[in-house]
Amino acid sequence: MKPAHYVNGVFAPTEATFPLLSPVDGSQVGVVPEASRDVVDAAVRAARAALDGPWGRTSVEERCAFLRRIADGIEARFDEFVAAEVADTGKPRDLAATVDIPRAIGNFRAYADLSYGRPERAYPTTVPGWSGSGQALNYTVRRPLGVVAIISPWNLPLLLLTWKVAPALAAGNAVVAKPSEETPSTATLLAEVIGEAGLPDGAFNLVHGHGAGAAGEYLTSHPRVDAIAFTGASATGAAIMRNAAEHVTPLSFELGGKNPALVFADADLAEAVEGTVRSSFTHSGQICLCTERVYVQRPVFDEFVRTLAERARALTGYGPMISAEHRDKVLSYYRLAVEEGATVLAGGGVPTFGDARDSGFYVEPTVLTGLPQSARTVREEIFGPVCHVAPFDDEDEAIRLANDSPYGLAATVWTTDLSRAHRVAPRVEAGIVWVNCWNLRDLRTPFGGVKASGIGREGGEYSLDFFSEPVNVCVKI
Ligand code: NAD
Ligand code: 6OD
Repeated sequence: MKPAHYVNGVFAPTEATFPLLSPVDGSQVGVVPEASRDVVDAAVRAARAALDGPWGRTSVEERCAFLRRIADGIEARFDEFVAAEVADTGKPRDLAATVDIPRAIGNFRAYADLSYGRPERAYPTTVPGWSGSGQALNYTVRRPLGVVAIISPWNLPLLLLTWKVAPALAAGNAVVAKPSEETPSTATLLAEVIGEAGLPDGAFNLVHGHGAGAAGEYLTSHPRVDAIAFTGASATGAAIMRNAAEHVTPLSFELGGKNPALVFADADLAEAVEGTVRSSFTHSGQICLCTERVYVQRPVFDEFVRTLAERARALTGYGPMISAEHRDKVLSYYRLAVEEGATVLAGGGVPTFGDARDSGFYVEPTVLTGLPQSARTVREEIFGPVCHVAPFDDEDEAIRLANDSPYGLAATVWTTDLSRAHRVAPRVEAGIVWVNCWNLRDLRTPFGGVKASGIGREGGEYSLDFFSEPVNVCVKI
């Protein structure tokens, strides 16, 4: 399977391409098409025509049936999807096979269930003194926004793409999607599956290419795009917002994080350490929800950092950074941490494997301590397998430290004191707070961040709300 644009139900040939590199050993494994402004324009026109054609006339039942067929289609080619995701990202096969691809299937099934079962509202109205019966029935229906641009990142490529495509289609929109230039493969497979599922031409279109000054920018500044759903870095979100401002295009943003974990002295320490190993090092820290700041109550601080560092040093089988550029960025933070005065308790460099991976983009899982809250290493998102651990004395200080960040995506609280959990969780400035767990997902719940971590919420009815417009109808009785 070669990455290709998919426009109006057809895989379109392209002249311009760029190389696709394996993060595992740096070798070139393919080429990716670079969409020109004309290709993006054709995709937007195809989407608009789909809304004026059979796709625009589908019922919610028909769209749910399409979503289920797409889920079945991914499931039928499960191993192919897993292999493509692993090839593009270098992530452990187990992660792709237990998280990325099952969640992509789950996204389509969840939105089929959610949109089919979604009630509309009615408001019986009485206006005393109004002529006639003085009564009316107000009811609210939702209609699709129109052509929706979906831009996704490289870390969970199919999971995050389908997290937006499924509700956008369920709500009746036509989609033009652009995956990350680093991870084009599962998106292309998805286009094949969508074609096989019989979706009307133009309802789903896929363009590949870079972001700034390229396909991403052409798409998000396109005057005929009615809404933009973006997942990626906060700085990219700001750039997209500037472009979208010209046409006042509605936005949903899932952006970066610098997520805190708060470990109280009453926590089950073994569970808190294992949980932090997962939350800091899963997918080598390349998940927006990963913990990069750990605050530990002073009586258990020494034991916590010692055990966490031991566990980090013992980790094997982890995947690489997505690119040489990203590896260099993460390593620059490892150096900066030392310049800022950090003590490196685990990692801090590049691992040696003695095989082809030595040409890949790996960095060591890293545990740091000793930095002030003002250090750049503690404030800026690194997006690698690294956390800084600092002590705190009491609940108020823990909350103050957690909230002292430009970001506010996710937080984790480790405590066995139920009252404390309920006291602390709502005071943390984050869109998602996990207590004694991490990344435990229910697709109906609101997902998103505050401050520089995003705008709006996705998940369940929140996504269906974003991807549709309420229209109120008032009928006099
Ligand atoms: P990125 O912002 O560099 O790229 C994301 C996507 O945006 C890519 O498809 C890219 O081509 C496109 N893009 C880049 N510049 C653009 C522009 N000017 N106009 C339009 N499109 C543009 O992010 P990334 O490096 O792929 O992903 C890592 C970042 O994403 C991290 O900051 C991470 O925290 C964040 N992220 C957030 C979430 C979340 O749910 N909050 C999920 C995953 C990743
Ligand atoms: O689990 C999800 O629905 C989700 N949006 C995860 C985002 C992870 C960020 O990298």
